[in-house]
Amino acid sequence: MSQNISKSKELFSRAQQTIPGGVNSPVRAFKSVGGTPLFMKSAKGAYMYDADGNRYIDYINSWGPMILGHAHEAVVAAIQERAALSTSFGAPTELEVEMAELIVSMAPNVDLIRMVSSGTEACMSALRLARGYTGRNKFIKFEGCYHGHADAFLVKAGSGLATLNIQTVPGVTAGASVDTLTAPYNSPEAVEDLIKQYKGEIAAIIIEPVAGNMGCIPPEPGFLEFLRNICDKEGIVLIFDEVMTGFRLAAGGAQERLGVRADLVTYGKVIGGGLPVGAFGGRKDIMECIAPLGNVYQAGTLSGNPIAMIAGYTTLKTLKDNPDIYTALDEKTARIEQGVRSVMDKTDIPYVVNRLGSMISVHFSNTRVRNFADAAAADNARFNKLFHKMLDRGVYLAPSAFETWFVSSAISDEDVNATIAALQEGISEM
Ligand code: KE4
Repeated sequence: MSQNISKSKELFSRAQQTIPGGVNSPVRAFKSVGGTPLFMKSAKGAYMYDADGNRYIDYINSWGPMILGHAHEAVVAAIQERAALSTSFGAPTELEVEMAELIVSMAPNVDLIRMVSSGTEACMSALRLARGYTGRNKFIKFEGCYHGHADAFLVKAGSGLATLNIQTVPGVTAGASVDTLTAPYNSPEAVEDLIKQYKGEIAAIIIEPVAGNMGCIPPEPGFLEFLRNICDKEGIVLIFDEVMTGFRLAAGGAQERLGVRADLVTYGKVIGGGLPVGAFGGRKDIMECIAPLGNVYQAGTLSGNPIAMIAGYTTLKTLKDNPDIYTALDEKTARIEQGVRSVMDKTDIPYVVNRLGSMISVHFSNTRVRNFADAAAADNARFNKLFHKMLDRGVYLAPSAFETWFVSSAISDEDVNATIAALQEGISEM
C-alpha cells in the first residue's frame, strides 16, 4: 500500500541538478533505507505533509528540535513578531541576555554560555576550549557517537557516517585527527587504557551522555560516574554533548536526568526550536578562557541571532513553565515501547528496544545493543525494510538504524495506536 509520491520523485531528480545528492544533509537522502526521500511541504503538531499531500506521524521532528510539535502557536507568533524588528544586528541584544539567563536557570552547573549556530560549532568550540584550558592536545570520543562534522570528530563517528558506512572521511587530514582517540561506548576499561597510554596528554573526554547516533544507547549504570571520577583524577575536561539530550531528557538535560555533572556542555536542536542554534557552556574558570575574555578564539556572524533566539527562548520557556510535558513525553514513549514489544513478542524475530525518556530505537538483534559494534551487527537490512512498511502507512521513522526516534509532545494516544498498528501490519508482511 504505497503512497503517491510523484511530486517528491520529481523534486528529488530536480534537486540533484543543483544540490549534491539532492539534499542539504546526507541523512535525509534515504541512502541506507533506499527509495526516494520525501520532500516536505508543511507540518503541524505531530504531522508532516509531503509535497504530494500525504500525511505522516512524525518521529523525526527535525532530528530533535520540534519537541513541542510543528508550528507551535507561541513559537510561530514570536518569530513573526520579532522578524519585523529586523532579522539580525551583529550587535548584542537584550534577548541574548534573556536566553543565556534562561539556559543558566535550567541547566545544572552552567555558569557561562556562548551561543553559536549549530551543534557542530558548539562541539568544535568546546573541544578547542578544553584544549586551550588544559594545554593538552588529545581527546577521547566514543565509537558511534557523533559530535557534528568538524574534522577531529569524523573518526569512527555515528549518524550519517554510520548510515553511509563512511569509515574514513577524505579531506580529514592525519594532522586533524591524529589527536582523536576512540573507545567503545560503555567501556571503562578502554578509557582507562587510553589514559594510561597517553598520561597527561588528554585534554577532554566528549560523550553523548545518552547516545543517539547509533540508535539510542543509554550509558550502563556507573559509566558516566566512572568518567566523572577519572576526569577529576586526571585533570581532564568532561564534555557532555547534549545537542540531542539537552532540554529533551529533562529541563536540565542528561545532567539532571542522570545526576552526573559535566565540566562543559554543548547544546543544539531543542534550544533553537527549529531555527539554527547551538551553544556551549559550563564551568566559569573554563569558559573565561574564551575570547574576548581569554585567547581561545571563537566567533560567529549570526551567533545569538534574534529570530533564532526568540524561537529557542519561546520553546525553552514553554518547557520550563510546563514540566508535565516531560512526564507526558516519557509516558508516550513508554507506550510506544510497550506497543513495539507487544507486536514483536508475537514473532520469532529477535529484537531489542533501547529507550531512555523520549529517546527510543528498535534494533533487530539477538544480543543487547550497548555500543556501536552491537548496533552495526544487528539485522539493519530488516530495519530498512520496516522503515518503508511504516512510511507506506503514514509513519515517518528516522531513515536509518543508526538514529534515534524523536517523540514530540504533540503525539496523541491515537497516533501511538496508529504507529503500533502500522508496525503490526508491516512486520506481518516481512
Ligand atoms: P548539527 O551541526 O547537525 O546542528 O549538530 C551536530 C550534532 C552534534 N551532536 C549530536 C549529539 C548530534 O546528534 C548532532 C546532529 N545530529 C544529527 C542526527 N543524528 C543531525 C542530522 C543531520 O546530520 O542532518
